[in-house]
Amino acid sequence: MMIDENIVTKAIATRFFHKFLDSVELDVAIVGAGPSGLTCAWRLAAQGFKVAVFERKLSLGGGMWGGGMTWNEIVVQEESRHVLDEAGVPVFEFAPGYFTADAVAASVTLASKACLAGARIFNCMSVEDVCMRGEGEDVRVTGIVVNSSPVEMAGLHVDPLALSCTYLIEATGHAMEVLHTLTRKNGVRLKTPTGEVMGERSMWADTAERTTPENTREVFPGVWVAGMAANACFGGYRMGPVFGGMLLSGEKAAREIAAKLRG
Ligand code: 48H
Repeated sequence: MMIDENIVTKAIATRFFHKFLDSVELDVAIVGAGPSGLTCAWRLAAQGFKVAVFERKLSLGGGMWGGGMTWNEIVVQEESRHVLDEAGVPVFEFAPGYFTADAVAASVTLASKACLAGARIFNCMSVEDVCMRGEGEDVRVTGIVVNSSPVEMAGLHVDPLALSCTYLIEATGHAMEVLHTLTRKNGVRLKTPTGEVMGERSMWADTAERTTPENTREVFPGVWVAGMAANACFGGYRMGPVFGGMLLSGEKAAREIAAKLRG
């Protein structure tokens, strides 16, 4: 068969823009394709919700690829290993209650589960702002503002585009970019004890693993926090290369948002 470059170009443009146009009105927009965002996307897409993940980088998996200090193994606990088991990632017991998995296998498999469940993945696309509606008690985030990551990296003055969503999930990890932008630009108060982003604390893995799922919740009308961002938002500790809390956080966000979407 002869390859016609024009058909290749038309195929890419047609398919991409079909995918993008079909994502302009989303049930859930997930910002960040780390372990919490991917788990959440997988769980929501598997239930038929219209969900898209926006990831600044080319690759999916966030901070999971490198395990601890680039030694590419991760640790999960008994309570969370079911997520990796269900995905098909081999896990090995190292000591009673401590399981390891290959960080690369975990990253690519969670990414695959999310994609194949039907989540739309927009890699190389950064979320730079949110859409707001209402005043006072009625104020709500109603969408995301996206730009091409290379545009962002080059510092080019190119205006973004906006997409709407019923719920936005901040799963951007330590940086917690969406909430910082939301509070800085709009002076709004969050549903945290201080009304503000409380910031991440130092390492205390046991406590951090417990609080990550606990802190996974709606922090502003229309905005949920998941993963490391949830802990950072509520002033939680960090946990190093223990990833169970990230998986459970993604699961919890998906479960509770699915219940809300079903009404
Ligand atoms: C688009 C963005 C934007 C943006 C960031 O950091 P992540 O892996 O997130 P989590 O919370 O699922 O997992 C955290 C885990 O990896 C970790 O860091 C742990 C356990 N640390 C413990 C410790 O002690 O250090 O992934 C977040 C993703 C990344 O891929 C970013 O590129 C992406 O979000 N991202 N994507 N628009 N504005 N900001």
